[in-house]
Amino acid sequence: MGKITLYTNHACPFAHRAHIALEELGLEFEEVIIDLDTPREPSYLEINPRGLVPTIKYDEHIITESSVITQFLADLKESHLLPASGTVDAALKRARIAFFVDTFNTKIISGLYGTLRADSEEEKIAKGTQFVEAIEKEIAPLLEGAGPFFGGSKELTLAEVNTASFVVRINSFIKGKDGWIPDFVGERLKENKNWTAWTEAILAKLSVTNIWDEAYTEKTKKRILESKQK
Ligand SMILES: N[C@@H](CCC(=O)N[C@@H](CS)C(=O)NCC(=O)O)C(=O)O
Repeated sequence: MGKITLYTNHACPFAHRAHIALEELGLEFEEVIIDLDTPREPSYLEINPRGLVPTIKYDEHIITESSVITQFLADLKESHLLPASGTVDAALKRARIAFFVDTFNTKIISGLYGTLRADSEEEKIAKGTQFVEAIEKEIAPLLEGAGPFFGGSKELTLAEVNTASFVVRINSFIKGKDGWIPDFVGERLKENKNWTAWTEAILAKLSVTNIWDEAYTEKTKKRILESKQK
């Protein structure tokens, strides 16, 4: 195995994906924390011209974009995260995981930040309703048969690697009960058995929670407020 360097910031949910993958795969890595509160150093822009985290350096090779990184890591060695391709059964499992992550990326992450960014009470209710309905209609049915993880797996899969950092944040905002996510969202989600069982299993995993700090939720709130003033 080559030398892995992860350029990261622990408050970033996209970088958090890479941490979970590395932890689950038991891969050693060196960590470089990128300060997101100041302009990127030219040396980092040379590594990642977009200036975003995460980035992975594998020996001399640079890989950017969190879902490309997690796929690369899962492809590095055989593991519980993803069945190796080459059989119809594996191809189907990989397609199901990819569809789940795509659904989560397109419907849930945007719904979360749409709700957080909503200004008026009316908009909060409308966005919160869309968000909870997307989980109920698009995600929860795909979790039927989770065991407790995607597709009946007893261990995390690539589906959780790419979504767990957002589950942690959704949970934190809901627990806050301070109006950033309306209370009815948490109440409806609690009633949803598939969602509750899956999220509880995720939140119990050390590979998911070990870099998490509730203070990051306050940081996100601050960033959203600041971005609105611009
Ligand atoms: N599509 C990118 C998104 C990464 C991203 O947005 N990272 C944020 C932090 S969460 C970032 O680096 N922002 C730069 C900044 O805040 O200046 C990925 O999946 O890797």
